[in-house]
Amino acid sequence: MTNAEIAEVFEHIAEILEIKGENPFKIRAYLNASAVISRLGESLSDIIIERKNLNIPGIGKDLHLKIKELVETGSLAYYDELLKSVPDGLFELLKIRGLGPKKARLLYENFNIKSAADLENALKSNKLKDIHGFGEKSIENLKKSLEEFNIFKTRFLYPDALNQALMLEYYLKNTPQKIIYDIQTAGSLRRKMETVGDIDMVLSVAAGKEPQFFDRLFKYPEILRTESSGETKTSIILKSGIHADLRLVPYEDFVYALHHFTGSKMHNEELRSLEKANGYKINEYGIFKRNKNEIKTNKIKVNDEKEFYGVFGMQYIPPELREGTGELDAALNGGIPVLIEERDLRGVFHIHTTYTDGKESMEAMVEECIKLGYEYIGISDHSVSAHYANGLSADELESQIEYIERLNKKYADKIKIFKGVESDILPDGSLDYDDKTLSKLDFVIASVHSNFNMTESLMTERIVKAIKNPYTTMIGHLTGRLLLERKEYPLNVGRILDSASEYKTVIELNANPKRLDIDWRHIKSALSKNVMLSINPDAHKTEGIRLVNYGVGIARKGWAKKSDILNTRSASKVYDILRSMRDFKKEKVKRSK
Ligand code: DGT
Ligand code: CA
Ligand code: CA
Ligand code: ZN
Repeated sequence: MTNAEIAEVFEHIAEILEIKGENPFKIRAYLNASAVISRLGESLSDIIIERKNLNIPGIGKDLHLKIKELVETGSLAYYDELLKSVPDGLFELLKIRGLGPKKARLLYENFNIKSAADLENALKSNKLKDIHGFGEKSIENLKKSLEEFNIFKTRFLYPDALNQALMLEYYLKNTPQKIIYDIQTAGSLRRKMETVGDIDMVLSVAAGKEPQFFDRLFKYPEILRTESSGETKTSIILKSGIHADLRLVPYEDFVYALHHFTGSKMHNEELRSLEKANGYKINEYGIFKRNKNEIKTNKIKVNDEKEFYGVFGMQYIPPELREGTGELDAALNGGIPVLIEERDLRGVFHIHTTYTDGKESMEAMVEECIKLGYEYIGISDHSVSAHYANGLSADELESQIEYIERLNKKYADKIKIFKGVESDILPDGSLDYDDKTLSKLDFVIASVHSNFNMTESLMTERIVKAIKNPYTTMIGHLTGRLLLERKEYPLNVGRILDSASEYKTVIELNANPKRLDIDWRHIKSALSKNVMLSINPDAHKTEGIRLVNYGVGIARKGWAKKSDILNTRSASKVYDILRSMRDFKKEKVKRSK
């Protein structure tokens, strides 16, 4: 844990204490500690791990103990308790300009306002009047801030940003006269990050046509306003709230600029410092080399990014891999894998139907998969504990199994339907049905859907226990995160992957753009442990099946090849794998008893 992270926890504690209206001296103590810690030169973690004496001037004994607890366990019981004592939505309220902890508390205590949505409703119904601290003027301001807050969220889900970028690109490309030579989206969007801060675009236009280009751009109906406009860089804000940086570059510099603005920053920095030693200078304008005994630098001409990396004796690095996680080394040594592509997928698991919370019938889902050219579909509705989703009792599950068997006859020459379930992992790690019921299925996805507030070690134990169940085929949406909405529960992912490897259990890559879970940052390590992944749409309607392509993007970011993904196998191969997996696990559990 870094000093900055510790400082942030303390700052957050102060914020919560203030929301709760606690003793101002206590609040000051945390704020002060936070400031002191963020200025410290030495790493607190190092001091504690090396068992050196911890003595920070101006920080009391109690806070020293809390720092120790944070560093040693990665969490702080006091902080966890505090977090639970205030509704999550209040933290969201604090992000609204002009709303500090004090006002947030007033809103909460007087109007039970617990989120930005609550505030919006209260403002609409004029409920906030006549309360001390909320005069007419300040209510007007609050309305404005809330509007901004709703528009200017700080990050966007990948598909939302992608749609905005595609629309803008389409608009610009369709300029009446041909003035644009080339236009490409760069930045985190091109790298297929799960969330995107802003859109970056690189363009080159025909010589002398710049005025026509800007004319066209500023007429784009989706522009809310222009933040800045210069010869090379123009920043706009779209009505959807997302910002876009457009870089206008000469045609001959397009590749260098595209590479530079694709990033990541880390990738660029690593490349620059690595190749500096070899005499190269790299920036958005070009690759430059000064030969020995020459004063002049030469610009090295490249036609595309393949040639760009070729200059340094590297393989082409796909944008998804440019995150500074060892891609340069790999590219120098022939180690860039052939990444998985959407067309490699031959079937899909994790399909819900109207048996539980799906919106379309099983037949509709099956027909859609046939239309999409899949060889198999794995049905997995919710289990009995998932009341909110109308989970299936054991009897209901059995009647679904019979129905699938009938459908399998009907569709015999078109598609194979695998019988499965998405079983809740109960708090003690057991599954939701007995072995007799589970043994009638082809596969089981085990997922956590409740009791998120466990400690890291208990949550890890819970999931490890589910992995050890011989009937568990795969673990669904590993960390339970909902991007931009709900944080992942604390989990020792390393340990989970170790046991998934030991017990030959598949880890789902949930392709829903709100989840994209397992996180790509863990995929490389999963693969190095020989853990197989399955790219699952978690579809609740026919449209949802197509979401697998977002999962493919994340699998690529995790360096996954076709062979790393379960559902690139043929239906009969998958059938064999599911069988032998269960036999292997049963045998292993028997032996370990
Ligand atoms: P985002 O927008 O937060 O999702 O992430 P990016 O990666 O799109 O970041 P952004 O929009 O700030 O910049 C796009 C790329 O441009 C970035 O990945 C690398 C390059 N870049 C921008 N500013 C700098 C900089 O100051 N230094 C370096 N080395 N590269 C930069
Ligand atoms: Ca960006
Ligand atoms: Ca940007
Ligand atoms: Zn689920």
